[in-house]
Amino acid sequence: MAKKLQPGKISGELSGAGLRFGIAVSRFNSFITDRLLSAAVDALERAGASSKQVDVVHVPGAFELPLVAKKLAATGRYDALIAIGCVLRGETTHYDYVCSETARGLQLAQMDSGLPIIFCVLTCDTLEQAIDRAGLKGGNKGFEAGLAAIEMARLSRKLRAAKAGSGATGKSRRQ
Ligand code: INI
Repeated sequence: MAKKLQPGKISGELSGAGLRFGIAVSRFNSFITDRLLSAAVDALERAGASSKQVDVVHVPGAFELPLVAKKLAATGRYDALIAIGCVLRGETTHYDYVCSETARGLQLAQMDSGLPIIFCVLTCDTLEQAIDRAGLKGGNKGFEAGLAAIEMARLSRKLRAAKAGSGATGKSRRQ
């Protein structure tokens, strides 16, 4: 029987056991994205997820992340996805288009599919800023993304179970 949600505090536990994750990672600026990927997988494994339950898909650049995330979500195999990229500002407006369309596309994929898609795309002015966030002064955003993926996966399962327990059908009701 579905567990009832306790009123008050509702959160997702940081336990990765039995969960499946998909990671889409861009090859562009791989010096940074490789480090983010390793830290994300490390976080998942430390929280109890099995490496066999983690699929990694490489894409050319951050701009390609949304489409692959959408396709991964459509497989129905995963509890959460992580999108990893690194966009560095250049001398033209290209940076702005890549950043905004990547963020917009990932949010659209998340909202359309209902699957948590963790945004682990660094958008930095300099390589130094990116290095700081990929394991140096600013910690590692990949590790944070791994933890966020677990929390959101657990929270989604909890809310799904509560919805099933409440008898909600998902169909809109006439007021
Ligand atoms: N892709 C990135 O992931 N990071 C960047 O910094 C970047 N810059 O600077 O151009 C970048 N461009 C490639 C883009 O994501 C696409 O792969 C390309 O435009 C093909 O669609």
